[in-house]
Amino acid sequence: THCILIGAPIDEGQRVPGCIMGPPAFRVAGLGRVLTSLGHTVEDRGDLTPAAPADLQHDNSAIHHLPEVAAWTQALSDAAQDALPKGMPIFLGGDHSLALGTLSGVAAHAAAQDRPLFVIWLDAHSDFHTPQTTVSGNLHGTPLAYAAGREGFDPLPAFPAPVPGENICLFGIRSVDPAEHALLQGTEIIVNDMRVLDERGIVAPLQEFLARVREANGMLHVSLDVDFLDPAIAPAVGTTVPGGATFREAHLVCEILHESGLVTSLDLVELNPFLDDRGRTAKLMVDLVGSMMGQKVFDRRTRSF
Ligand code: DIR
Ligand code: MN
Ligand code: MN
Ligand code: MN
Repeated sequence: THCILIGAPIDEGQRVPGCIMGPPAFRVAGLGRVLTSLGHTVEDRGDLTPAAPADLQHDNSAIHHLPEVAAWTQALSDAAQDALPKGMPIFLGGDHSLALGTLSGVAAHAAAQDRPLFVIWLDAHSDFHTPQTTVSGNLHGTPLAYAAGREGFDPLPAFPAPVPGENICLFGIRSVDPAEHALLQGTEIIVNDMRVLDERGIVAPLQEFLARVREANGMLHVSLDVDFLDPAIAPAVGTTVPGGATFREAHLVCEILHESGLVTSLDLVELNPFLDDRGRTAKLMVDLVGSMMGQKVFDRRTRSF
């Protein structure tokens, strides 16, 4: 695979300073080296610089940094559409608001290719607020609702090709605000919250979703939020939630994603190196990308259920 690294040091989608250091931390932790060692080619395009923010307003006064986030959204959408014909873009965040842009670009590309887009959201949170419903005003809590075509995102541009609910899989969630819960009720989004994963394990729900991507010849965008992981193994994130994915579960998810051969783009988001413990979270995230890109102990497939 030709891997295209795109740095997006955006931290305006939330309020804890530090995500701006995410892209260099991924590089220092050896992301490029790991990918190369697995036989991939790596093109590091450096960090994006968004255009100057326009003067945008929103009637929800909780919202902050909307102009900055809008400028990032445009820059990331363009970068995604530029990279996708040449390889697999890997976006180094930056907070999760970057997915407003990556999903826009990936969706536009998929539509132009006449292929359906599927999205797997590895996160503690559902990120299904609209700018109308968010209480925190943190736009990193909104990208999935944008991609699903929910209303209320003006003055952001309309999402290019909204992703049908049944093509979206939430995986590992354990923190959903009331307004998000209400919005999700009206959708076909596949909600694999921690209750489901505790009861069924991770393999069957994941394989079910991947089988649908394969049948549809879909593109698959993976959005990996650091807080998907348990805080005990991944402390470097501003919004830790107890009860996250274990080391072994997270690697298994990534290995199964690799075996599927379906992943076409990837976000690595919410890494806050300022909160890390001697780089362990950055290194774990890089190891997980290794598993997602072919690292394994023995060449053996996971059995299907
Ligand atoms: C919460 C937290 N739902 C909010 N969201 C996220 O602020 O809207 N934290 N995404 O990482
Ligand atoms: Mn700012
Ligand atoms: Mn998130
Ligand atoms: Mn999260």
